[in-house]
Amino acid sequence: MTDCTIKGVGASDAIYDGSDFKIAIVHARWNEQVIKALLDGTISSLCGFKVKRENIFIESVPGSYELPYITHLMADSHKYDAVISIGVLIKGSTMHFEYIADAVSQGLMQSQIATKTPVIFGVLTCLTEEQALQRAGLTPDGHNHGEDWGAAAVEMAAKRHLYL
Ligand code: DLZ
Repeated sequence: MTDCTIKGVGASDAIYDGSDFKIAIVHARWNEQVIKALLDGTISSLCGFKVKRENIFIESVPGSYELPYITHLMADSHKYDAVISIGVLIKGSTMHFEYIADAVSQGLMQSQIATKTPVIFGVLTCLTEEQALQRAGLTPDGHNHGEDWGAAAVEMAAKRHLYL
């Protein structure tokens, strides 16, 4: 390894081709501006890996707490090669953030293990609005994490087919 990063995802181990994959995206509607940017980044990343636009299936839910339920139904249907679950949690002044973040992350992990369908954790858990904007590529120094989630979905879908 010559060029490697300290932080963030390293270089891919292969060139992945998503042209035969069906990918589901479930997104929450809370914090809509950030969600929209993340959704756009995810779709454009999937298309960059040759996933056909007609093979990207999008569903929405009110908030992040609802993500695990619909994600699980989609993953358990075995109609999709991967499911990407997108939400944006921004910490407020109560414990709400902690409870939802914990429930959602556990729910999504359980879902992929139980169904053997890869579930991509596209949930931002931000302490400030600024962090959310940065991670959606909406600030000059930002990076749209949706791009990483699209890449992760295609890689995990390919690896699922290798080992299942
Ligand atoms: C209630 C709530 C709050 C306070 N904050 C967020 C948030 O930052 N991001 C998010 O996706 N959803 C939030 N919600 C809504 C909950 O996720 C959920 O939709 C409601 O509690 C109804 O179950």
